[in-house]
Amino acid sequence: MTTTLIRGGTVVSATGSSLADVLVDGETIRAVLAPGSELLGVDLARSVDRVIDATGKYVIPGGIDAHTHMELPFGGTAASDTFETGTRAAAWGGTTTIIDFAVQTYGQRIEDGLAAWHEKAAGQCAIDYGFHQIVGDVNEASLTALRGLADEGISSYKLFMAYPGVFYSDDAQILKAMQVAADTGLMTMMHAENGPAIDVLVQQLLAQGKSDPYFHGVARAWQMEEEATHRAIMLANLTGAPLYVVHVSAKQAVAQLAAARDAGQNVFGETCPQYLYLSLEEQLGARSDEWGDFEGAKWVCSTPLRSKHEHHQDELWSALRTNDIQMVSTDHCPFCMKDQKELGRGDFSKIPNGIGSVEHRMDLLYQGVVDGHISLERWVEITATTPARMFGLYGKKGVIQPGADADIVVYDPAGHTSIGVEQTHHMNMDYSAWEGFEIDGHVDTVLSRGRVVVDDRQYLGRAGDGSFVKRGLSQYLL
Ligand code: DUC
Ligand code: ZN
Ligand code: ZN
Ligand code: ZN
Repeated sequence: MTTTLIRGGTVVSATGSSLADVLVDGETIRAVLAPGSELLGVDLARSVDRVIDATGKYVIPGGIDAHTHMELPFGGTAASDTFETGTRAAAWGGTTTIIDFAVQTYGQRIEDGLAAWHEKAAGQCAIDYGFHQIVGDVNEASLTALRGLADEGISSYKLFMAYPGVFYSDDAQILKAMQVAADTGLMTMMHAENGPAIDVLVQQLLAQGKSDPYFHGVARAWQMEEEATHRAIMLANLTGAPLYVVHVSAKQAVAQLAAARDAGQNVFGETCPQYLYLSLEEQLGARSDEWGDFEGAKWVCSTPLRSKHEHHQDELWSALRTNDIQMVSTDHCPFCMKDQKELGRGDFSKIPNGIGSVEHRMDLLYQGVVDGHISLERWVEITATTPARMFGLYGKKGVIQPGADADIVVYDPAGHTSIGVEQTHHMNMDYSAWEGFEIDGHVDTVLSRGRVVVDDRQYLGRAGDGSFVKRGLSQYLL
């Protein structure tokens, strides 16, 4: 078993930061020690196999991205990152655990959908991974399967109020699933957009010849998100089920969550880097020689980018500070422009929805520290610690403490990261949604269960290093 000492860094947790050395024994953190500690009178640095000098750097728990879609079938194609390429890109960016979504499609058994996801991921991943279960067909058999899900290490499931004909659940189905969740302790994750109403707007816009990517965001108006968020909150309230709303982008949806939390309801919200940094206007204005007006397809995702004139971004940063929003995941769902996004030329509704960000979440949120939006400790909390607590990984993941998995990132605040396809780009995409973003920090070294998988701009891991992690119930159950 390799022993490693990470020496001289500032260990950052959700609750504070201090100069400390971290001793790793095999796959596990053995001790967090005062700097320069000795063991039985011997300088620790001389008795370990490997020393990582973290002087002047932050030592943080590896990121947990609780919302990814590797290989997701969507819009007649599939998300372009495999578990192999997507988890490798995650590791490059300091994320050491993903929770991906196993999919039950309409007419399929949950057990079969889940088995298919295990097959896709097994032996492929660079880092540890877990699954949530998308329930695309709420029926009696699905409700029975839901009751057994936690025993499989899958303590959360997701419903869609959007996408009629694909993944959609109506209110009756949501109510029944939430009743099971209230009973079993499963966390209900909700894609909260009013799909049937959106689909009417989509058809009306297309009939008016409004087919450019920008109209995707027009059809998916904030009212569609606010209404669905409110409805989900009310159904959760009625059933007593805890609720986690994914990819919150509209400030009005934030207000719904905040009001419910103020009233004592057990509801949570996640946002994503794209909603903190990118706007509908930038999407509208995007043009390139290669893609012309269709350039905006690069940022077609659901929920959509919001108008900067409505100040959603400010409200989201503020909600991250006040804990009205608890964490940041990516909703990583990458598609190439060529042959994938391109399917929607002339009809925005046929553009596969999604943005690839799994590689950049830690950096983009660190920039939020540099820019004064959040504290250093809050950065760790919203990218690692809360995701671990929310989804039953805490103790093993999301914290640097004795007994935890040695998933550790050495982050250099004096470093720099230029994001772009010619530079830092390991996702399997032919463009970057983050082209030109400059980060005042750098992921230097990444340990995944004690193995150094990224160091000094080199990838040292292998497909299959990562294992499936069975998750416990959320720590946020009442
Ligand atoms: N939103 C996306 O952008 N992509 C996949 C599914 C979703 O809800
Ligand atoms: Zn979604
Ligand atoms: Zn998603
Ligand atoms: Zn560096």
